[in-house]
Amino acid sequence: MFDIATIRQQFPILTVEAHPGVPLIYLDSAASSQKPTAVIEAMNAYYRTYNSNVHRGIHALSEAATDAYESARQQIADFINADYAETIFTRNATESINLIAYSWGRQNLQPGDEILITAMEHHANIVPWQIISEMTGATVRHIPFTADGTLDLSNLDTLLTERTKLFAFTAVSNVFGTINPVRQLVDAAHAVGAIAVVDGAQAVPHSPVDVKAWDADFMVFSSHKMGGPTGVGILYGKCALLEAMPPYMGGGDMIRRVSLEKSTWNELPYKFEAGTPAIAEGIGLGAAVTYLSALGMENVHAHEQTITHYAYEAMHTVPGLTIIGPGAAERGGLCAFTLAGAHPHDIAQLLDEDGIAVRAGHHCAMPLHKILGISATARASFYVHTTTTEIDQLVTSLHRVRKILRL
Ligand code: C6P
Repeated sequence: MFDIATIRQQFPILTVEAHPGVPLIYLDSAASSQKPTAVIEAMNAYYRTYNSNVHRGIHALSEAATDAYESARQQIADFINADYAETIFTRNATESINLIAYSWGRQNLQPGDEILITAMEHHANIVPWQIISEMTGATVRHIPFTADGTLDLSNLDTLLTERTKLFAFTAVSNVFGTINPVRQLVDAAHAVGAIAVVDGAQAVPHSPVDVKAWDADFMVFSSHKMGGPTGVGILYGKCALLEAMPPYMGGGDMIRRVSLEKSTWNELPYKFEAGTPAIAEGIGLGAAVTYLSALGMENVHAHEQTITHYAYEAMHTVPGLTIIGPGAAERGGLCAFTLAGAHPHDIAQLLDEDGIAVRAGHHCAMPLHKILGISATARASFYVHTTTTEIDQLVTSLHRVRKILRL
């Protein structure tokens, strides 16, 4: 049962006022989600009752911390149908992609090789590939998108060739909302001998994800977009690839033996986890995964589909408003839009006066906006606690924006 009233009670921040006397309507979950009590309490319990370093001390607190942290890893692995050793804690999706680029990329790329991305990627899935191509002499190419914000796969054969060594793409666009055909793209990469890197930052929080069903070689996501804390994210990688890769960073925890001359590496997943990790945050992400699993990811997805359909129709009643990207049925839980004659920053500021939090700007997808010929959009994004009443309030407020700006 998806009981929205109960769910809203599980997010303490939803009772906060955005301004004195103005309730908060949080429509910015794609940037960062709010946290349920279960996550806040799990982190609180760690600091209050068993705060200690992991993997090190032979004392009760350290063992409790290690147990909780490693149980969280197992829960997260189960959540995406990965194995424990393939589930690596990082700081966020961005760091996960950088890890692949620096570790796998430097070992495997050379002049003449190609990295394929898409024109709808977040900067986190563009810039690391550009940096690594500079270092290795590889070339970055991209798949364009069509007018409705879906990938233009008509020339895939000429873009994805035996020169392509790595194909990195987002499962869900953070601006268009487009849900990309992940398995089809992974299969296409494998058909030319390339590995597939899936950016799951906007997918894992919102629908069931099974890395084995996708057959992804790597998949990345961030905790803070799925009810978990900031400062922790995940890199999933197939064991054989991870085993063959050199460490990304050196230091404590990632070694088996160190001498002053040479060191050897710890087993997976620790080989890629140098230094004291974000312990409370890892435990918090475990709690977020438990919370979402109890709701049921199919239910989370269905709820967001309902809200997105509702928002797509309701927002279009505002004169001059254009939602970019595909139709409601083909998108995840967000709507980025323009309002003729209004700058997105002004829209966001005026909506904020009504307590409505949306994001405005390029959403770390400057190439996408440049291709559309616009510098920015405003974006409303939804999560498990979003209601149709909140969407109605957004639409009322957008009418007010038009009035104030005399559009
Ligand atoms: N997008 C948004 O408002 P980090 O910053 O590492 O947690 O996530 C990066 C990232 C990678 N891929 C996609 C598809 C994303 O949407 C994001 C984060 C946020 O759209 C913040 S810029």
